[in-house]
Amino acid sequence: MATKTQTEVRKFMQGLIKRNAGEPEFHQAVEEVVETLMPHVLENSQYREAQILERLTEPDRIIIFRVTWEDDEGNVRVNRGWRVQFNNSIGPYKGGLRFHPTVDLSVLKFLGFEQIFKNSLTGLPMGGAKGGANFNPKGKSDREVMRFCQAFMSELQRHIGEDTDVPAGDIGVGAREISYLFGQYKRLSNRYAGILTGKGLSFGGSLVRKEATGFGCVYFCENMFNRIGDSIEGKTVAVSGSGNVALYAAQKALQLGAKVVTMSDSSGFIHDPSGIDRDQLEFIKELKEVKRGRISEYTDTFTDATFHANKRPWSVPVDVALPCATQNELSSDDARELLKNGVKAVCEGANMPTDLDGARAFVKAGILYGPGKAANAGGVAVSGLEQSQNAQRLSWSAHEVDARLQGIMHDIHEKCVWHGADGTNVNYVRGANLGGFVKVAEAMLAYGIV
Ligand code: NDP
Ligand code: 2IT
Repeated sequence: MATKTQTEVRKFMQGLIKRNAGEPEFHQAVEEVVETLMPHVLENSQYREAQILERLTEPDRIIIFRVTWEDDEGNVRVNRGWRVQFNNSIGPYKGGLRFHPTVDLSVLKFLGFEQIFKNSLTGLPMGGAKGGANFNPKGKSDREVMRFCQAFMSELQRHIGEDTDVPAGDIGVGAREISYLFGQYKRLSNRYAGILTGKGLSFGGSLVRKEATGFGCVYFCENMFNRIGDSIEGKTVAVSGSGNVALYAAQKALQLGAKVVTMSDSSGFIHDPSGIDRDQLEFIKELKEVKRGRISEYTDTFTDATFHANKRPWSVPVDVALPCATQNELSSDDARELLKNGVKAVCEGANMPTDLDGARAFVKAGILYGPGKAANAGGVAVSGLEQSQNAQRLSWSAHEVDARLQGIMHDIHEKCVWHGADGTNVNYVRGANLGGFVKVAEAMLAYGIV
């Protein structure tokens, strides 16, 4: 027989799916949160009376706009842009921009929803938002990307501001795109303000922002290991992705003495059984960040490694998996395979990389499973520190920012342990959801009916 909690979750999800038809990623993100929060909400009548879950799953507003630009051949091109301003109860809206052909409202609502909890967990005053466009930067010239970014910001500029909404990067939006976006904002507004994070170091960016998500993910993983008297040192690690998050997760894992044996992109993964060393990681950085090449090219130079086209790295036996590419890149079958091969920790650099059944399998198996909203919060945390530096008109040293990042990841881990303790184990999914929820819910209650 279904418990009261299960019945309430089912009823809630039926309503949500009806109100948000055709948005599977959003449904998935909400279901994971609601199934862990429901017991707490049922125990606390003030949350139910104030309809906190209903309000928390309805964005404050969604801005949708046309982006018209001209390609190098003089053709007129049209894309769609969005900004989902989800919840600003505990601070100005904050969250990245994604440029990728798969971007749609469902993806951005899932990301904006996750961002509410993640930003709350950092302890910094940041609300949740996400935005982007169904634009594919791949294969475009720098000038085309520049014209697209300028057209995108021409509309977005009306809706953002240092005390309103502060976007940043995500998939397809890195240093190049943030620079073009910031330049256009400055031109249109005649203001020099910290309205974006992830900026270049010469114009208000923070040291360690580029590295922050990947470094933070590995710090979180190390915190999980330390709690059980272990460490990532000496562990074999599979990393997926080879973008911003993956590169710096791999770098920190190497620095802490782990052996990274895989990296990937959307075409497949490379397996280097002897471990990717520092020089080889520099080769991949140059390949991906400068030449914008494909990960398969690694095996042209390092011939002991193999490339596996259209496959993900989860069949390789490893102690630690760091999914750092995209949502739903680790299925329940992949989860079972990792568990069968003895994986000890899965720590998510990406947002929602593990599907719902996969995540449930990790929790049930009692391995160290750090969900994205806790494990990848280091990126937005250092974005928050960039905002503080901009407001002070000061720049902190790399040492200072990294020390603060380590402190924040440690505190997030403590919050997860506090809210997620489960006998001698920790359910980090419940810990992250509850730990992020409480602060936002209390603020919403305090504001009354808004
Ligand atoms: P990048 O654009 O720098 O890199 C993305 C990487 O993931 C690339 O290797 C890309 O391969 C791969 N990838 C993208 N889409 C797919 C797909 N559909 N299937 C397989 N591989 C894919 O993005 P980031 O590193 O910034 O972001 C990666 C993840 O981390 C995302 O989930 C993002 O939301 C999350 N994140 C990012 C933060 C940040 O600060 N940047 C902060 C917190 C989370 P290819 O080049 O072939 O497309
Ligand atoms: O998913 C994320 O947390 C990000 N893409 C970073 C957001 C930010 O504002 O730095």
